[in-house]
Amino acid sequence: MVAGNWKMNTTPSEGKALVRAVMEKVPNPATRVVFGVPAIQLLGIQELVKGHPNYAVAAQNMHQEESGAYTGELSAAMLVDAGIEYVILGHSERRDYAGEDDDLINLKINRALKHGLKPIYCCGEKLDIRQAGNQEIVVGHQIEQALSSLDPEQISRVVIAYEPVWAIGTGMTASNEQAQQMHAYIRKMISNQFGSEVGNNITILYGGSVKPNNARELFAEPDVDGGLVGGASLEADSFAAIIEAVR
Ligand code: G2H
Repeated sequence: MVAGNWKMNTTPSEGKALVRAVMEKVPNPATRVVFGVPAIQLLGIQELVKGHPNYAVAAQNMHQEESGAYTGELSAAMLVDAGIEYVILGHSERRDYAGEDDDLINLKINRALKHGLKPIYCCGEKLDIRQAGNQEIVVGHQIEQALSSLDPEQISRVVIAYEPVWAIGTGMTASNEQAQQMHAYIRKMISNQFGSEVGNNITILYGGSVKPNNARELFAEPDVDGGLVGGASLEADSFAAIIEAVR
């Protein structure tokens, strides 16, 4: 899978032009392609991909409650009714700027799953943690808190995105070995808790400065099932090249 995370970029007209251009360049992608778009564009972009077997849309966030007096928020039911298939949850920018933690993200994941949405759950360590060599402890703890209450059927509908925070938007990418090592560790954790069939089949994406010139090598690692792409998803040529880098 290749998922684009546009973050707070593109107006509705720019977003539509971008999706049209990507779909024109890669009409039949060999993998699932997801556009993670700003809330105001969800319906418009969903119209463009509707009926396509491999293109889908993700929201970038969602509220944990069913409905109610939460001004400015979107519910799982609203996303599903709009035809949206995925929701990105726990992105490091939501953790940093909106104070989200794994307990809250766990509530959001449960709510999303209850409505049939597929969460793209983001985890990853900060630079000081990596420098101290504690990345597996921290990422393991994040996954434990956010996902451990799920049952095997629920976890099989979750996509995990490993995004080392020090590689996000910085131009610094994890080396292929660093990505593979963490992905293998995550897969082992999921296998231990939910069984090897679930562990072998769960999709684990790498995110953090994925670009056309590093995508192919990263995606060739055995436990890297694709990417969550920020900056390089905002330009049709580079996003198309990354889509085509998936085996
Ligand atoms: C990580 C990634 C997409 P970028 O946030 O989620 O962004 O590719 O710009 O590092």
